[in-house]
Amino acid sequence: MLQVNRLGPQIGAEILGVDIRKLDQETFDVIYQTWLDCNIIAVRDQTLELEDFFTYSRRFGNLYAHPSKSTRHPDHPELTVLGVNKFDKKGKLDKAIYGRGSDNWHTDGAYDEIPFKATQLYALAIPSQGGDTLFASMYAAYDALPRDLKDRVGERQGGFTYGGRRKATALLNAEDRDWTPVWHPIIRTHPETGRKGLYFDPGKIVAIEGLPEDESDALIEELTNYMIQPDAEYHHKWRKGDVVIWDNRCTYHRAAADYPPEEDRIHWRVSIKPPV
Ligand SMILES: O=C(O)CCC(=O)C(=O)O
Ligand SMILES: [Fe+2]
Repeated sequence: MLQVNRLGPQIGAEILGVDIRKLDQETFDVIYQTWLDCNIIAVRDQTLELEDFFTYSRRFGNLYAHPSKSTRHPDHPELTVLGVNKFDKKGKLDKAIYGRGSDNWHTDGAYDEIPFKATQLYALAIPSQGGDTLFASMYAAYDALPRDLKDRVGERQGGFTYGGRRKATALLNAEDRDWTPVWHPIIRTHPETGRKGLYFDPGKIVAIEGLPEDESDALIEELTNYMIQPDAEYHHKWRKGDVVIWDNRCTYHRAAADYPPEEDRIHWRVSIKPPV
């Protein structure tokens, strides 16, 4: 029997008692609605082959090959494998792989014309300590903005690139490092829930529309301070067999990247775009 447990005060839930390889539509609808309501869900205790992970992930949308080619699965470009090849030939830790996603709170895929709807991970190996993924709500961030700040942002769009103002492109091949900003409203209405969120990513935003550079930078700074609100975080402690999906349209996340580097922390990962 499917069981849902809330894990955080505003976001985060776990789902127990299902095998995602064998889901009828009615059960999937419950999972999908729980995801819209809780923004991050962890389905526990799964044993999956690659095709099972793809088939389940496609129920949420279209799979999309991540721009980091070097971390794609060689036979399946739509699959990224996190945490492999952490050490170079001399045994030196590759910080870009070990610390992937830990530099700042972010949402995945804001650098694309059609940003990622969701990201889904399947945990294959989990370290003995640390290695959580941290999540926070964009809805709560929006709700916390003072009136005058909401008015100043209004319908302004942000320009986003993969590496943002710091040009952080270590995981990209040399030929893939040039990006033209794409523009998205910073106050963004979620297409399925109708709720407003602060669609923001300090590591990918390069400018806010209609402002001189210094004012744009100052506003980016100011908005960054509202991203993480009390009671609106959820820290996921991984278990092997977890299938976790987060909604990039209404949550931020970051990897803690604090686990013993000599231990394995390996996930299959897909980026999911609309439609669906
Ligand atoms: O490894 C993690 O905990 C999350 C990394 C990340 O930011 C991502 O996969 O998008
Ligand atoms: Fe990420």
